[in-house]
Amino acid sequence: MTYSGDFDAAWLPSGAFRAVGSRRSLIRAADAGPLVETVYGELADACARFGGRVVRGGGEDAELVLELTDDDLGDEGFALTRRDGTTTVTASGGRGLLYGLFHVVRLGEDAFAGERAREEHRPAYASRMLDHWDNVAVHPVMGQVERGYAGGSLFWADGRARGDLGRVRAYGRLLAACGINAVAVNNVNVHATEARLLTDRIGEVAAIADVLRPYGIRTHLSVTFAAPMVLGGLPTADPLDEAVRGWWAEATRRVYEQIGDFGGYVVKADSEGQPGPFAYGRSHADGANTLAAALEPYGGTVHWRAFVYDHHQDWRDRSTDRARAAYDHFTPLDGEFAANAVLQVKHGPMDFQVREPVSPLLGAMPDTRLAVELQVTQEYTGQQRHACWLGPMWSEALRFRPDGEVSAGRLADGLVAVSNAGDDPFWTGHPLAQANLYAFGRLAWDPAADPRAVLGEWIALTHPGAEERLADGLHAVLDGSWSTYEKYTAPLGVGFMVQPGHHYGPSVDGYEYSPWGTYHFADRDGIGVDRTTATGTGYAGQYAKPWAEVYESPETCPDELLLFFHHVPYGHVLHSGKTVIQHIYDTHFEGVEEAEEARRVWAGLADLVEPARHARVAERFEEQLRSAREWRDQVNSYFLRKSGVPDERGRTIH
Ligand code: GCW
Repeated sequence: MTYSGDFDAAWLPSGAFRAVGSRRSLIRAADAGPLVETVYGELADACARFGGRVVRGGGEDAELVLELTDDDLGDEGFALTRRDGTTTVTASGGRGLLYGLFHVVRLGEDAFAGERAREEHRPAYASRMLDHWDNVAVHPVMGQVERGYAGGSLFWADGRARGDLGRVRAYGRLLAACGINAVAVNNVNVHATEARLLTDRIGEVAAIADVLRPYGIRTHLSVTFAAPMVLGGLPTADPLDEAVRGWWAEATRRVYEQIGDFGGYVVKADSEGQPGPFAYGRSHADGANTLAAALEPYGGTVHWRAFVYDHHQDWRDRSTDRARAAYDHFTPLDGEFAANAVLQVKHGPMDFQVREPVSPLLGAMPDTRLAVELQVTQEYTGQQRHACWLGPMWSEALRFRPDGEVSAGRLADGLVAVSNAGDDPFWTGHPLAQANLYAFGRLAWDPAADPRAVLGEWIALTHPGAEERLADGLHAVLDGSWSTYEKYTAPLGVGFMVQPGHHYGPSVDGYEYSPWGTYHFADRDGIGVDRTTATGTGYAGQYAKPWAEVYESPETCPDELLLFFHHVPYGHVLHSGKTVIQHIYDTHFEGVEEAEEARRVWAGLADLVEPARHARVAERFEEQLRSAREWRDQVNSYFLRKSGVPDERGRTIH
């Protein structure tokens, strides 16, 4: 099926299917299900465009064979071989066959050249999920999509599920092509209207699930912990109360009546004002397990978020440390969570800053299923007005090993990310932010993949047949863009310094005297948060060795995290040989220069990129530069005024 409409083809433009669409293909699958139908539809469509042919059954002299076999590749794995002029994809489940097809699409002509010994592909993470922070009713402060920078919601408009779900279907297709297999369709902050999706409005969720299913995507729902009260009229939501447990069991039974393969619930409890088990003196394991028990008979999962901290902190109190909160709350509960409860942990201990250490919780709950949560939506990384390619950041986090080894295994059981997509014609506001969505899926499948290679894949798929100069230009613009963003914003891991509320643009002291627990403690002598065990909040001690020791001392702490772990004088010399203050000045000037260079490179690609796309990115670069200069000047002026230390190079600081 072709999706024409007022939106971009992203990484599945027609041209990406040239190699498969111009071949003779054969599909062999004894009992065809909806996923096999999807595979057939994709091939039939590509063949109609490029002159190939696809048949089902057998007997043909095919160049591409896609076959369901009894190989033990799991539901999602596939094997690829090429021999005697035939490329063969085998899989033991429909999802595997679809992923195999998209793999062949990615390989393009290479899939049909030479010989290929059997390669087996299986996803590293069984659960590869996107959370949408979409509201059904437009929220007075957060709008339709909380922290959304890509227009309205793909799912919801005018207070209900969209009548035309064609675009959701196209979204599902894009997600399948990068390996994502689960989507939660509403915000974790569950307001009054959204609460009802669980009960009388479940039909709207079912309609969405119907269009995502053919792409192997299971639908999940964010629910409010207070549902038994707000929807069921019970006097309590105490998770150990029998009536409450019964209410969840019955509500869940009704959900499965409508959505047989429903994925489960996502819950933000006792966090930033959301209700939770603390009100009843119960633990988060009690809370999660009540929902898990309701889901268990149907194979559903509860994703329980670990983002629990005190957001009414007194800034005068130096002993409370928000970074400690998730570990302190949850490690005592290790082993108590049900087998179908997954604790969903933000990758860093604070909140999706441009630089954070990996959360120590990820190594500290061996008897609990954990999922790592990333933020594809660029709340703190330029809000899709700045080009900021996050592949390298995620790759670094996913390679982190709590015991010190750096390896390509898994950091947790599942991977979740907050989506950056909306109803914007380019899906993601900034067209180059599509690369982040693509990369999330690919890294969830294979966290050991080289992020630069993943970016290369995205470039090649998005711009089939383009000149080498375009790929070089896109790499030049994106490869180092995370580092560029880090340079002109908050330095050395200290974080925040953003404007309160919407979080866009600089405000060095914006959160300094606020209740949110996000401080930098800059004074005339120095800056940073002492999180050591010896003299600080003790956060560094939440890590196992060697990290606890590495982070404890400024001598061994990596430069980029220095101010996250230590309060140091401006004259402190980094491993780089620079003082902290000179590092701040230098990086802020460099960051702006790099953004200027990226804008220049992009301008030079005008002849190679479709005009509307080129113009959209060009316009975003103007804003990025304006904003980067603002960051540079505010941060540099602030620290010059605090420290009184002049820039060694005598540049203009206001
Ligand atoms: O990053 C913060 C955001 C909130 C968000 C919260 C969370 C959905 O500023 O908008 O709420 O995290 O992750 O729950």
